[in-house]
Amino acid sequence: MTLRPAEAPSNDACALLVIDMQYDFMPGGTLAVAEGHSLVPLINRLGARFHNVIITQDWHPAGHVSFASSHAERQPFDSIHLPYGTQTLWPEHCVQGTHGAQLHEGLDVTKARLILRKGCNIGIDSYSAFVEADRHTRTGLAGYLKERGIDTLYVVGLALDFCVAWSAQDARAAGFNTFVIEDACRAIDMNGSLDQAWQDMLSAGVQRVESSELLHD
Ligand code: VGL
Ligand code: ZN
Repeated sequence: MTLRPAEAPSNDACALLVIDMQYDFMPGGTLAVAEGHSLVPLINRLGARFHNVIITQDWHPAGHVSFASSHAERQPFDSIHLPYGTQTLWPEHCVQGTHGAQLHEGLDVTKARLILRKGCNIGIDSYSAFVEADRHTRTGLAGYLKERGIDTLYVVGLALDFCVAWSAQDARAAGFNTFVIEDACRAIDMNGSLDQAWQDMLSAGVQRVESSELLHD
């Protein structure tokens, strides 16, 4: 059954999926997304309404394959070819156990049923909360959601053009009704990545909504 957004938060079959609200993706972090921190109050308001909240955390080992510093003579934002395909190289970010990998302290995590860590395999990146960048290794999230009877996801967080977009498309591919709450996301937006991400998401059947559609009284 497909619900209108206003009916979703209190429905047990719907979940809010909060992507990577970590210090390294916020001003002052190593891979800062402009205004990333400003989403915290809005995401908390949304989270307060949903019965189901799931949070992801980018969680890389030191020396991760997605770090430019792991490759000789490579700079952040270069692309390289790996056995699984093209990989954008990033500054070191969200290294397991570091401050930059922590969720923003203002993010209300009390309701979260699951905090899913991804990108933990040293040789495989994972923008998606569902399937790693080799497009094969699964995180287990689809199984968790299905076992709990969840069929509809509202996706928010960072970064809209990478982890949010990949997670939303993989959610569709796994059969979930999928909405991205646009004003509860912020983008890196390099080389047209934001426009491309919306094209890809919309053609995959992801729906674009605004938080006001869910937060009316
Ligand atoms: C992300 C680049 C690298 C994200 C994670 O959360 O969007 N982007 N790792
Ligand atoms: Zn990462």
